[in-house]
Amino acid sequence: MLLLDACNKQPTQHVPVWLMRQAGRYMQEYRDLRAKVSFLELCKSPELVCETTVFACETIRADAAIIFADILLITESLGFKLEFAKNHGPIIHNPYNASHAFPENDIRTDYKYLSESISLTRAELPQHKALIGFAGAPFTVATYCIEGGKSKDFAKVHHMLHKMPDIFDLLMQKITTATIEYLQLQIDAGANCLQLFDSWVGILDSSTYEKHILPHVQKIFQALPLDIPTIYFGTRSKHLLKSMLKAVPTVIGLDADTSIQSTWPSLNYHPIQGNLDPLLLLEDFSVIAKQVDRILSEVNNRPGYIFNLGHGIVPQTPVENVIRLVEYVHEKTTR
Ligand code: 1CP
Repeated sequence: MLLLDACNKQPTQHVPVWLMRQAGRYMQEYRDLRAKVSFLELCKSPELVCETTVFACETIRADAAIIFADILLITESLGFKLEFAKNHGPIIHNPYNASHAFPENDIRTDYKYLSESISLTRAELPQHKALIGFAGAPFTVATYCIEGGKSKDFAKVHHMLHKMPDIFDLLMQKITTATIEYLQLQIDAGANCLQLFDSWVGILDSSTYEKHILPHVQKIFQALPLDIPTIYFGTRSKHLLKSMLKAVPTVIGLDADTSIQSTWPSLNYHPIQGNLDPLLLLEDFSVIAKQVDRILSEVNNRPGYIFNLGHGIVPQTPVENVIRLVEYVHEKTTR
């Protein structure tokens, strides 16, 4: 599989491409489906997950599919009441505090639907296309548990981390243990590669990251089998990349603010993924092509590179641009 070869720094016939949030709201077919089923119902229906995942991958002709799920599903087995409210985003109705009761749940039972979704999807996808499983990294998941949903300033998170570090750490430990089992379940069901999304880690400075967050992320990557490549991605994480690499993911994701040219050498050419600004996909294709050319010239044909965006596709993105983007990267990099 092209994606796995690139993760392992092997030469590939062209640069592999997949896009974060490639199966979602920018597609009419997805919106039509969501008019009939709620987001959580969709996540928990293996046939629909398989259809959504494979349809998106085939429509845009990506080299890999990412299983349709969400980083917050894990919170349900930790005793949080999760809701995806219409036009509001995720809500946790019982935000984390010192008296939170963590239930003794079994991940294999709670996420049987995910296991089934992955085996169905793996069977449906062409052999040469990798299926990516994923989870939220402990800090990013913890932010939703503590804030009760999305947050602008993460005030409660900062408060707990600095004023009640033991309570914060207990939550991190519980998420970490659950995440290891959750990722192992995805491997057993047929996932070929795993991505850990640390979307909000960039709000931390590097010493806070190294002290309170890194040990948990390290534990996750250490627990996983060596033959399944891993990708660790954070946004606004330019100042943390060297610390994040201490967790030893196979690949490190770069966000759109990070320059490949000036950053890659300092990471000793560790395999990277990224990093076209997703907002560029709203522009004319000539504008997109120019930025793709710039990225590819910075990569300069080195192995260990996966093309992706610097963050997820935004809902207003024209599907046409996404299709052309994948095609363009393939054409430009075919050996
Ligand atoms: O239909 C809908 O309106 C629900 C919107 C939606 C979708 C399509 C949510 C709610 N999650 C998802 C799917 C999803 N989420 C995928 C599946 C694959 C794909 O779309 O191709 C993945 C990989 C995610 C990951 C995810 N969820 C992240 C990490 C990536 C990132 O963008 O930083 C985060 C932070 C979430 C939380 C979440 N779930 C949903 C929303 C709207 C959010 C973000 C809320 C916020 O801004 O804080």
